[in-house]
Formats: sequence, structure tokens, C-alpha cells
Amino acid sequence: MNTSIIGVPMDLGANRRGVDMGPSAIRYADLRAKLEEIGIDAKDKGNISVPLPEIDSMEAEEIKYPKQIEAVTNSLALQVSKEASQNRIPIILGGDHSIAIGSIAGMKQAVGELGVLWFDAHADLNTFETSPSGNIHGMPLAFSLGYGNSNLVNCLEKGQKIKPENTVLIGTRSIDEPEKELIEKSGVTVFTMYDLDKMGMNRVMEEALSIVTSNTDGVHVSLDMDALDPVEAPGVGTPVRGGINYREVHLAMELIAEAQCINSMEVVEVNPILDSVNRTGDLAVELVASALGERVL
Ligand code: Z70
Ligand code: MN
Ligand code: MN
Ligand code: MN
Repeated sequence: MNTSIIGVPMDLGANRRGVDMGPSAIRYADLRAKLEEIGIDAKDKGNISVPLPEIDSMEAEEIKYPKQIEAVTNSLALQVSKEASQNRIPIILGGDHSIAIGSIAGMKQAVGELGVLWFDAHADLNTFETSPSGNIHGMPLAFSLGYGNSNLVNCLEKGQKIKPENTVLIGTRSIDEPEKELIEKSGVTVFTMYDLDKMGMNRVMEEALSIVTSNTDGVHVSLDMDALDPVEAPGVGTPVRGGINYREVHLAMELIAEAQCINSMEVVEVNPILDSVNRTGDLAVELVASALGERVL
């Protein structure tokens, strides 16, 4: 198995400085060494270049930094597509979740029809029109599905990148009203914490994996670390109580590895400023390893 690590030190979509240090925190936790240790070829391709608000004299308007995020997601998409075309699994380190626009566009170009597993406390289904915050990290899934009046829908190529029938959200527990409407309208599958508690992670993943692998050419895993309970992952911008626990999330990743369906993975929203001695960065590394096949025995 060959992987390419790509860092995206961007916090422009989150309006909170700190997630720009996510790639450093995850590298500091020895991602590459960990992958090599379990027999995976891992090349670190360095970071995508991201403008700095302090030196690029950027003004935040009502919607924050759409132009800059467009440029970053475009370069990310190109690099992701290039790595995936060479049969390498892109491992993308965020950064705020707006980078998923680029990861998904790049994978769509390289692989074709894509299934997406979106682990997140939030639905990330706002648009410029519905966003309560103007933060673009609350919108990437809507744009990838082709919704909203924004250039960000047209990353790399025009229009929708993934279909609702191949898109599954897991761990959701903080959803805005307009996002609820889009869930209804689009028909994406959502396993909220309620569903996880009722069904258990094993059954949720069975159903989720069946959805993302049927009628698709590949699978992208988008792991927002705030999907986890803040006890396990305190280093995130917006912790929400009642999240996925340590054992459940490991099981989810192990089941993904077992299904042998993963073509790319991103880990986003790690904020070392808010973390407790890199607990969240360390966990991110463990979870990538689990998703790529690490086993207890
Ligand atoms: C809210 C918004 C959000 C984090 C996504 C929150 C969005 N729905 N927050 N990820 N950490 O502003 O759109
Ligand atoms: Mn998110
Ligand atoms: Mn989130
Ligand atoms: Mn499907």
C-alpha cells in the first residue's frame, strides 16, 4: 500500500487561529513513522501553500475568505488528483474542514464516482445563503454535493462531485435548521449519535459501507476530529458533548480497513492550541493507522 501525506495548514474556513497548526501536530505525533512501521509506504509531500491573514492584509467579509479558500482547495485538488492517479492513497492533514472541497474534487477527477464517509459532530451542509457564521468549514459537504451559489461548487470541474446516495454522515449531533432541510431534500444518509447509540457502531458501519461502496469507484473518508467525544479529542475548535468514543471510532476505522475500500482519507480540525499535550494529534495518527489496516493481533 502506497500513501502520500499532504498537509493543508489552513484555518481561514474556521475563523479561529490554531487549526492551521493541525498538520504539524499530526506530523509531530509521527504519522509517517507509524505507517512505515505497519508496512505502508508513506511519502510526505509537504504542505499546500496557504495565505496568512497577517501578511496578506486580508479582510474578512460576511462570508469569510472565499477567494483564498478557492485558491487553496484548487491547489489541493490538483495534488490529490495527481497522487491518486499514481495509485497512491492521499492522506490529507487539515486544517479546517473547508479543505474537503479540494480533496473530494481531486479524488473525483482521479477515481470517478466517489462514496464519502463523513465523520463529524456537524453536518457541514450550510451554503453562503444559509450559514449562521460565514465560516466556510460549515459548508464543504453542501458544495461537494453541488448545492449553493458559490464558485466553490466548481472546484477543478463544474458542479456536483458526489451523489447524495453515496454520501453518509456519522456521529452528527449539531445541525442547523437549513441543514436539516438540505438533508431532507438531498437524501444523504445520516447516522446521528441517536442512531449510533441505538444500533451500535458495527451495524452503522455495515450499512454505511454498503452505501458508499455500491455503485461507486472509490471511497473517501473525511474525519473531522470533533466527531469524537471532547474527552478523547479536546483539541478541536468546536467541541460538542456526547460524541463517538475511543473504542467506537477505532472499530469504525478497523471496519473501513477490513472492507478494503479506502482510496483517500483526510483528518481535519485538529487544533493543538486547545489540545492537551497533543492528545488529539496522537489519536489522529492512531486512527489513520487503523483505517489503513493496523490490527491489535
Ligand atoms: C455551524 C456553522 C462547524 C465546526 C463545522 C458550525 C459549523 N453549523 N463548526 N465544523 N467545527 O457555522 O455553519
Ligand atoms: Mn466538519
Ligand atoms: Mn465539525
Ligand atoms: Mn451507493
